[in-house]
Amino acid sequence: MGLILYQYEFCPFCAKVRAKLEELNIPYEAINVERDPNDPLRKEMRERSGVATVPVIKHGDVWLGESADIIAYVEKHKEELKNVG
Ligand SMILES: N[C@@H](CCC(=O)N[C@@H](CS)C(=O)NCC(=O)O)C(=O)O
Repeated sequence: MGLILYQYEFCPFCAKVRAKLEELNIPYEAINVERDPNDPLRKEMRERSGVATVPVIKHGDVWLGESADIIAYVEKHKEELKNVG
């Protein structure tokens, strides 16, 4: 079960999350989302994660926003996140 990172390439909070994932050697798929808050994927992210900003991660049924919370989550689950087939 892989990690998906919803982001903007030039968002500094997203860059912080990418740097942490790379430091921990966690594979992930980065999806560059639309800037439009009415975009269907942006709406789904907002509803599932409870935050309106990027970055947001999806890991199975877990949706999480806020870069500090995401970093805490990947630190905590790093072994599981590294071992995706
Ligand atoms: N406190 C948030 C801040 C994230 C944030 O402000 N992200 C900006 C992009 S850098 C954003 O999504 N702004 C709203 C938007 O572009 O729709 C975090 O650390 O994740």
